[in-house]
Amino acid sequence: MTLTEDPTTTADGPAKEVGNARLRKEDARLITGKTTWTDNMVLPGMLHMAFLRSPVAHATISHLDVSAAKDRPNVVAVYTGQDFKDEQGTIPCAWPVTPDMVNPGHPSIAVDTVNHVGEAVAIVVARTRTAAVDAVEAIDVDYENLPVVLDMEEAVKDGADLVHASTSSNTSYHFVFDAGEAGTGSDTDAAFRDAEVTVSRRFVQQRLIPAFMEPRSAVVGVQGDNYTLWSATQIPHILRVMGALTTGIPEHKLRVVAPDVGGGFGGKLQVCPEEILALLVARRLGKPVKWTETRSESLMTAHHGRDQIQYIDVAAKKDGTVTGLRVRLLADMGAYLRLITPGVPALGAFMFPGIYKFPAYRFECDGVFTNKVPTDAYRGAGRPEATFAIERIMDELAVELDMDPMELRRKNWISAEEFPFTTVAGLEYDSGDYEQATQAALELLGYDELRAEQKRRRESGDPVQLGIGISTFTEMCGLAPSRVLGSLSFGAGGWEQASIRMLPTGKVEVVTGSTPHGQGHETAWSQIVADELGVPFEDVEVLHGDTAISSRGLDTYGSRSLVVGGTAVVKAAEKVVAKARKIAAHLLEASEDDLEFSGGKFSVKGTPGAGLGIQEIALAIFAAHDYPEGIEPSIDAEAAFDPVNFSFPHGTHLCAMEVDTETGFVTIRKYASVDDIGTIVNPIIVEGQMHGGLAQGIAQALYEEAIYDADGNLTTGTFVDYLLPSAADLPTFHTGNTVHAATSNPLGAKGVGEAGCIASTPAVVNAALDAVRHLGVTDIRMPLTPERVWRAIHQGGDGG
Ligand code: MCN
Repeated sequence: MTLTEDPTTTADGPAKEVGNARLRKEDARLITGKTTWTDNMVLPGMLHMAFLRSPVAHATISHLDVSAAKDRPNVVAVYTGQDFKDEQGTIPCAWPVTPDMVNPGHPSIAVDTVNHVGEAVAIVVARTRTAAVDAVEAIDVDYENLPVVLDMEEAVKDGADLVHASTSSNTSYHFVFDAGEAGTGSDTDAAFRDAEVTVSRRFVQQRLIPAFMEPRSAVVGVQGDNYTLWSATQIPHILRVMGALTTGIPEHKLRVVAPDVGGGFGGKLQVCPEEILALLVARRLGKPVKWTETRSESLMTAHHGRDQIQYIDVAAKKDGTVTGLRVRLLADMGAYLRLITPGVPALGAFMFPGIYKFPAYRFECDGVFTNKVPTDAYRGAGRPEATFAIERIMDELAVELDMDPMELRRKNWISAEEFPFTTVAGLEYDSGDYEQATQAALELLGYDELRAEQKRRRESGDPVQLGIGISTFTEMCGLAPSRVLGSLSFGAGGWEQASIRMLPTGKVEVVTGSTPHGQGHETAWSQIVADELGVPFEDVEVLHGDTAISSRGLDTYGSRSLVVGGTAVVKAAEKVVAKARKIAAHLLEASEDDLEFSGGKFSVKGTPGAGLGIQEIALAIFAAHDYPEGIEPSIDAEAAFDPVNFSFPHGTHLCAMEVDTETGFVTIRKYASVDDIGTIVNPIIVEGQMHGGLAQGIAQALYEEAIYDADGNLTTGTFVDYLLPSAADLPTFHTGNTVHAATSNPLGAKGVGEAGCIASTPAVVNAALDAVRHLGVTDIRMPLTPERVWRAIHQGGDGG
């Protein structure tokens, strides 16, 4: 890839910025630390909070004495759940997936019962952080243990011990999507009754930890009855609304600022108990407070992701035509429902059919309470789980039918001529070409040579076997559209807001409701505006993440920012040009209809040399001596955009993997992927997003798992035990793109932020199985540790 500091100039003028591999303008400050992270904030008189957290998974608090802690040096106050009983509200859950969903409420701090290890039990507020941490140890607390519920399959049985005494079972909700009933497909039971072949599997989506680089941190400033919450959050706008509703601080008295944020991956798409408590403590004391978590606190108490048991059945004809799909999920909610906990598996419901033309489909999901930290969004949220299950079972069906796995997919996928295509789950896929992406990926991998090598190794009985794994995927992202999200009971819309301020000197401020936390929006949005307004890239500044600057927004998650937020920027720019056109017509003494706008300049048709630049118009308005009667002296504009559809990136991911059958050690030999994300705004950002996503998807397949022991203690509570891969553990990625424009936004773009993470996990697991299937292995549970792989080969089963 060619990196560019400046766009090249062509014979027709400056090259378009969209499509230009600009280096990210925000990186200099982000990677040299010349910026403000929340923990850098120091306010005069600021106090520090530290938490006493429960060491047991389920218990009543039988005794809690904080007096000794209060006497410790520099301690200002110590609070328990009882102190905030009447004002702490409940952590909001914005996605009640069924009308009868049971939500027992989620206190920010335990009042009399603890439901997971790490739950906050008391807060020490002190003049220094060390004083606060030290004083936590002086708190005297006794717990009376209750039965611990950890295993979902046990938790849903009649008579199971309960996580919440206030509920009649551990099931929060039972969500069903039945294509037959929805009118988007035929009768699933009939499809299975009449099937020539059926294949069934139980897959485990292990629990994962988002593991963002910057720990969570919150600082609250107090100015009279006005509060400012600085937080390392992905969602300052949503946090402001939810924070106001939860604490009772009026929304106009609460400003939320997300300074630069060091990653989130869904893990900061949350209204954290600690953020609410920081507001409550600051209000109680009338003083500024800060809380920054330690890494182990983060791993133990920031929400986790995935954790599903998937039962999936596929029905087919002997020639390989698929005829039905049935999915039943148990989804671990953990102890409480957080912002979108129940919605994550429900979102996945619509993606299990993948790119295939299933005529019948039924999905059921139970959200199950356990005594673990709550689950919620983690990169892909619902879609990696669905993609894993369908791409794994397509391979199993191919084995059952003795068919080539790619041929089976090809026979069943939607062909290029069939777009737009309404799936059995009711989604309208707008554009793509699965065959084209697949052909390109096969070439990129060197598929034929690797298959030949696989054959050689198999025939020679080489202890190191080779496998090739396939994942031909699509996903729904760009969350939006509001109408569809509304029908899924999602508590917020899917629109996004942008405004453009034309400053007198011709410089441009773009205010966006999107909230980047590593995605490079400042660069991409500047590229879009440079094209739309014809101004230099360097003249554009992008402002974000502060509700006092950008009062409306729905923030960043679900790979939505470009297709929704970027489009809002386009719409605002169109309005700026329309307003400027009126003023240009007046200043050029021409009719608006006779003007054309190109390269940032209005000129009378036929005389392109002369004219007036949009930046000059901004100055003319500032001077304001000569603008037309009845026209406001401003060309600033704002716009909101709510697309009619999701965006549907797709791609083919191929993984070649070596498996040492004697040690169980696996090595990715080569990874190739070709993705279609429509129009690419910035190729280097896109490549970075793909690499990051691939790393996380591969990590699920091979390395990461949050493990609780039988008492509900997190045994992977440090990065020594929770195995995050580094660059050294990952192969070179061979990536490519095909381009089929999305039809749901004028940029023609589809989201990219999660694609790599969604697609890669099944490609990796399918590759390992392909290497050792001839040894009788039919499944290996993730992550594919050497021990599991060895056991699956030598002892059978899925390696445990
Ligand atoms: N882009 C582009 N052309 C496209 C699509 C996207 O140039 N056709 C660019 C966009 O302009 C943007 C970036 O790629 O700069 C990602 O865009 P998009 O797909 O819209 O995703 P979002 O910006 O909404 O980011 C959210 C997404 C999600 S859901 C997770 S999780 C995730 C991810 O982004 N978390 C991240 N990428 C991350 N990257 C970093 N560094 N840190 C995280 O926490």
